[in-house]
Amino acid sequence: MTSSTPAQLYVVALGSNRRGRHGAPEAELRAALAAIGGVVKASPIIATAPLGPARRRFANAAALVESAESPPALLARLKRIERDFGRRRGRRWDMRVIDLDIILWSGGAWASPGLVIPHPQFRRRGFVLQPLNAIVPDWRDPLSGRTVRQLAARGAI
Ligand code: PH2
Ligand code: MG
Ligand code: MG
Repeated sequence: MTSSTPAQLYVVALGSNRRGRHGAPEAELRAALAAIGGVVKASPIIATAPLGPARRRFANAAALVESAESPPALLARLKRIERDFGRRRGRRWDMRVIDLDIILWSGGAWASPGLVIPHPQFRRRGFVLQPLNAIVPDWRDPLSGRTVRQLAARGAI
């Protein structure tokens, strides 16, 4: 492409509850932030109790990422990073080295095969809302109209 593509801003949630080649879950999150690139702002990394059947605690964080990629292009790249970090297929709620989810983006609502933005579950998940509140408290959920700050204050998980 010769003309410059306007950059978009994406809010990406990160989670890990399994050691990988970079070390403990916290180290995997830091390595993932470096692999994603374009990170404008990153939240602190927090330890959270597992939601669902996983037994080990998670490290969770969120990042504001600048990218000229379309949502499906960014998703494909995040999935490649997940594979490269050693995530195994078909183990949806099991231990994972890294989980990278697109939660929000500057373009509003989006839906295409395999990708829905906002992430359908994010309003109810404290381990997503707390890191989001540290980086984009004033962003609005395009569906409910509530800010991240308002959603986080309702107390989820
Ligand atoms: N991710 C899940 C399931 N459960 N629990 C916590 N605390 N943090 C997560 O990132 C998480 C989870 C599936 O993506
Ligand atoms: Mg997830
Ligand atoms: Mg995921």
